[in-house]
Amino acid sequence: MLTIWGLKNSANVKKVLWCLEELNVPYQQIDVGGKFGKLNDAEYLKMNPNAVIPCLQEDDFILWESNAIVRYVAAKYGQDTLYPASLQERASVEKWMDWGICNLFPPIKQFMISFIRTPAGQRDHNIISQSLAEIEKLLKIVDDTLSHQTYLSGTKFGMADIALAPLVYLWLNVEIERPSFPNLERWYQLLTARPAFQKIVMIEIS
Ligand SMILES: N[C@@H](CCC(=O)N[C@@H](CS)C(=O)NCC(=O)O)C(=O)O
Repeated sequence: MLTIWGLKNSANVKKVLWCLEELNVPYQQIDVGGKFGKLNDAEYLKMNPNAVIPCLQEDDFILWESNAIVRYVAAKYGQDTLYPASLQERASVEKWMDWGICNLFPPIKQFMISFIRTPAGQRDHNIISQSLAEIEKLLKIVDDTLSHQTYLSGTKFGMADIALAPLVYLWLNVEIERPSFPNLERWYQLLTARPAFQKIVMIEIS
């Protein structure tokens, strides 16, 4: 049985669980991180010395970094579906996965910490505005791209959508003023029709 260590409401864990659900792979999920702690326990650090989630365990095989886990799961169980056979298609998908973790995740994380996880009276509005400005700049690139392709992964749903949509979900589902990104909105609506997206990604934000 494949085990995923991590919280269901972490965007990086959602990627992995969503990918497994899309491919109908059986798994168990164990709560660690957030209010459950344990990330600095010796037992967890032996698996993931970075003390972050998610972490995959499959018999003796341990894998950390959410995008690496998504790639592994897609390559193992989704050769006919999520894992592009063509090198160029795969590189184009992986480009978005790298972009998501390097560019989009840092301001989303900053926004999560300073807005969602900070009580209203204690928020630093400068930090919140800066992170929102950065997120909007980056999502404009996503919106422009989606003006000429159905999915971030190309013509078909794939790993790039899985890696990016849990981050976009956070921004789209909190009470803030947002610019209109019609192509991104269309893409998001398309994803909301997927049962695995509804089950894993569309949950309460905390
Ligand atoms: N680059 C790492 C980032 C992992 C990460 O930052 N995870 C966050 C949750 S999204 C975490 O472990 N935070 C500590 C906690 O939730 O207690 C990955 O993609 O797996």
